[in-house]
Amino acid sequence: MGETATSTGTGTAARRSDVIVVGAGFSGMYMLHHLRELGFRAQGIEAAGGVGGTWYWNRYPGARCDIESLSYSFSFDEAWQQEWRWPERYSVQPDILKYARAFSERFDLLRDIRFHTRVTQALFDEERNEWTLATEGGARFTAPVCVMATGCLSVPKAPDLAGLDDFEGERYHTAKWPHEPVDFTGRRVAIIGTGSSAVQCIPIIARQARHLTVFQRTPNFSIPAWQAPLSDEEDRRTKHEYSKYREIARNSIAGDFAEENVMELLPATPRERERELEKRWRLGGFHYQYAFSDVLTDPAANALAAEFVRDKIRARVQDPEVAETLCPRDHPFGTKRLCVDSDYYETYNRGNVTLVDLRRTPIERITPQGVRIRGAEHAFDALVLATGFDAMTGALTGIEIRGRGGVSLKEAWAGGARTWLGLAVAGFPNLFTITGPGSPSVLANMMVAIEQHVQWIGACLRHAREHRVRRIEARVAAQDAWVEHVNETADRTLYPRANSWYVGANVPGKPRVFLPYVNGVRSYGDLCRRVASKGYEGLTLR
Ligand code: FAD
Ligand code: N01
Repeated sequence: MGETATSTGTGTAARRSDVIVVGAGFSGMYMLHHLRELGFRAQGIEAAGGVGGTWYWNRYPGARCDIESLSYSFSFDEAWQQEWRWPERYSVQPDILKYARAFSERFDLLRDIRFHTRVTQALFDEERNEWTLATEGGARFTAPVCVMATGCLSVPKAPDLAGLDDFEGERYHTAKWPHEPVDFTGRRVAIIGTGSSAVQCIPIIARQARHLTVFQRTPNFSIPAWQAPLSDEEDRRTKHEYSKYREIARNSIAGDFAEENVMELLPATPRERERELEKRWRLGGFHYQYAFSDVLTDPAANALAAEFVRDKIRARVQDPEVAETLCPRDHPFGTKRLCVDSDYYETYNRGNVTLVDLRRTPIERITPQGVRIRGAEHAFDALVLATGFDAMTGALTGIEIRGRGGVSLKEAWAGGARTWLGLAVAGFPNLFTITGPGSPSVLANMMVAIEQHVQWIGACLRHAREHRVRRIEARVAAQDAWVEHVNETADRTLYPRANSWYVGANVPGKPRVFLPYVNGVRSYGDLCRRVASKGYEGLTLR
């Protein structure tokens, strides 16, 4: 009782509850709230000093969502979705964090969350059918059920560059940004990376810094957001039929309101193609990705959609050489997470911005003063690492999770993550993962994915309580079949062709496995409902 945002977990007596929820981002917060609604005593544990997860940690300048806020928000409470007013089409991090805090206050969540408390170990006791979690500070928590709401993008990854720790200037990672504003005015700034985080912060840092040098290894495709304030008219129009829009999102592939075209690009005439691609580009962001249904499955269709974007890059960047360096060619369009930008390419027209192509001139090492390339040192006052995450598995394998027979999750996943529906893992009873590998998660609007998982887990636990089930575990055969299905569906698309974090390619030594489920939230949701209606087929309930 009485936990606050600044409380710290210490002491040795294990705290007991019905369910432990690790993580207090949107997944953990909603799980906690939903469990309470169902009458479970739930305990939240969070490493951060407050709620919000992604939006607590990623405070870099320009951080904002790439799914429109009216869609990237909770839908389960009609009064709450009607009341909340988003100021912009794509909200900035401070506004999303404000929403997360308001959510925690509205549903009185803080009293049941231990903040500043990192879980390091989770052990399953087979005799008692319960999990005991240990934390960095020495606290222990026990419950029959544990839900890992630890996030898909919550373990920042530093680049494997020699001398990184020698740098004597200021060093930042976009995903561990300081809480105080960082002022780059008058400074020489270097940024490594050109993924979504970099694409968002580069234009803003460039406006402040004396000089900004961007170190690019792989260019990404980026579509303008056409960011704008959210007008009263649009807010009213959407909210008037909010449940209809939410239903559209749940019945889509990507969990969004954006219209997904069923028409294929290749059979279309050149005029039809051009018209639709242009229209979608003008709508911005992910609207473009959904322009035609074959773009992510047919290499020829993809090539045309990709070339259209490259032409836009050429039109947006004045220096033809710089424009070509910014044009992605090493992966099909959309097979790495699409970036959604505000003035990203135009930033390279500024006199104080330099683009360095690391494919041509790799970084030899980081030095105390800056970066050494081809024997020459380039001095910087500040170094920004926008180098991404150990995605989807990093937060889970970062905890010593031991299930039946003392087997660790890390060992079980040595050849790549294996889950049943991204919700449970064979050998790890009474453990659930929200948006785990093998679920649509990061390929969808995460809020839709999160709500669906939380509600499914809640229903499963209620079923277990009603039927006096003490142990819930994914069957090996069901898990094997699911993993095969996830791989086989991914192989029907172009996604596996990219060296992306979707396949773990950004983490040296990580097994190359396609992590999310590509078939979309509608078919996945149907499947989860079918499983539940058949008495949780695929799980052993004892
Ligand atoms: P998180 O928000 O990552 O929360 C997980 C929490 O678990 C964290 O607070 C972490 O501290 C905690 N935790 C992890 N391990 C431990 C441990 N061992 N002990 C204690 N606590 C632990 N998705 C979209 O759909 N649309 C977007 O526009 C979008 N924009 C994004 C922008 C950025 C910059 C990033 C990085 C991601 C974005 N995402 C977006 C994905 C985003 O991660 C999800 O939308 C969503 O916020 C995830 O919520 P979550 O609660 O599942 O995970
Ligand atoms: O990380 P990334 P991110 N030397 O992995 C480069 C979500 N998100 O934080 O591609 C040089 O995409 C790396 O290069 P390469 C979204 O889901 C959303 O930007 O490996 N460069 C790449 O350019 C997103 O996909 C938003 O060759 C190195 C970059 O660092 C996910 O989070 C905003 C390097 C990493 O890009 C991750 O995005 C932000 C090295 N040693 C994040 N190591 C929205 O817009 C890595 N790189 C909502």
